[in-house]
Amino acid sequence: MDLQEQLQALRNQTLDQLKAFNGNHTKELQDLKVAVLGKKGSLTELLKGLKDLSADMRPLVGKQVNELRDVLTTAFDQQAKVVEAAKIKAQLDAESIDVTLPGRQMTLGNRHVLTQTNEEIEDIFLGMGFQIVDGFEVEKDYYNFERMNLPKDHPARDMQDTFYITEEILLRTHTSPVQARTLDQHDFSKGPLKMVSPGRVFRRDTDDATHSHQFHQIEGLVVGKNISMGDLKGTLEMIIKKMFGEERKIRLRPSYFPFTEPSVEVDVSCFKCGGKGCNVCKGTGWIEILGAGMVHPSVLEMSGVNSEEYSGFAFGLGQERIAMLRYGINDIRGFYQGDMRFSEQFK
Ligand code: FA5
Repeated sequence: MDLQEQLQALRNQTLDQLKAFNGNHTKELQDLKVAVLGKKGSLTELLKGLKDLSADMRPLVGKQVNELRDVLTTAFDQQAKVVEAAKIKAQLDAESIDVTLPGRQMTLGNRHVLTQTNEEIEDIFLGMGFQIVDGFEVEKDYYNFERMNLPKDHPARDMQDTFYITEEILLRTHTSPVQARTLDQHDFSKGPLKMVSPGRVFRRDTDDATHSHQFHQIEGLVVGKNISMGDLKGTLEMIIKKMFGEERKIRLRPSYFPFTEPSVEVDVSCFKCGGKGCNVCKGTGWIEILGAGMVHPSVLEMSGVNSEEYSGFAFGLGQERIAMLRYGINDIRGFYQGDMRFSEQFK
């Protein structure tokens, strides 16, 4: 075979091989291109034969070699496009969406049990015409203690030690400072004050099954004309029966708070032992859920409210204790640990 015949043979063979290509064989196509047109490829190999040709044949065959290189380069480029298109089509086919497949299950979370409890209590009070007021978790000593009738160095401050930010600013120990802040704002010419204020409070308490160094309270305050201890008892009984059912027993124990006079502690019969005495109620059969009393005249006077004309009652509920009683939770620490197995039980 002379050189021209070899060129013709290479042309036919390569074009046949390219025609046979289908599918996504990018690598094989690239290999073939190198084998034919590469530096050590068949065409370069044939070029070496040019030197053996006569002087007048050399330019003619040289031109044919160049033409063949152009033809084959174009053919390879076209085939590369075909291969690429086939590859994209295969990918699209594989990724097509089957709309008949069942959807993926989404796991829905739920609100924290304390949020749920708080909302239920708020609903009950809203139904009784109370307004809901926000307070500050970081509070002034002045509102947390002094305005609650606990001047500096008052011994009752020991009942509620806390975390101080400065000497005058602290993490509030109870929601009671909201009493002073709302009393300051209220316009009694427009009617009595009836408010509840839920929120987080902090104490230097040792954590155990029923105590935490941070917990939640709901403050309640009613001030108007002729408000009596009977109103306090009636309101508390109604709340407790709505929250725990008619069968739950409550008891009022005389107590002491500097900001109420007289003061009471309200206990509910233990959810675990029903009143016989167990580890949850520390053998007493009762769990304390709130402190309450008639607003001390000094608290009213410090807000500029005439204590001869106006009287009122106040209470502070422990939200965790309420939730524990309602759902039979026997360790307060469960509320804060973020364990899904705990939270999921209150969907
Ligand atoms: C007070 O905090 C008073 N401010 C309540 C009050 C308001 C009395 C208005 C009179 C008028 P006491 O320290 O008892 O009171 O707390 C109230 C409730 O918070 C308790 O009954 C209890 O349910 C809850 N509580 C108290 N300490 C803790 C604690 N360490 N962990 C969880 N709950 C607590």
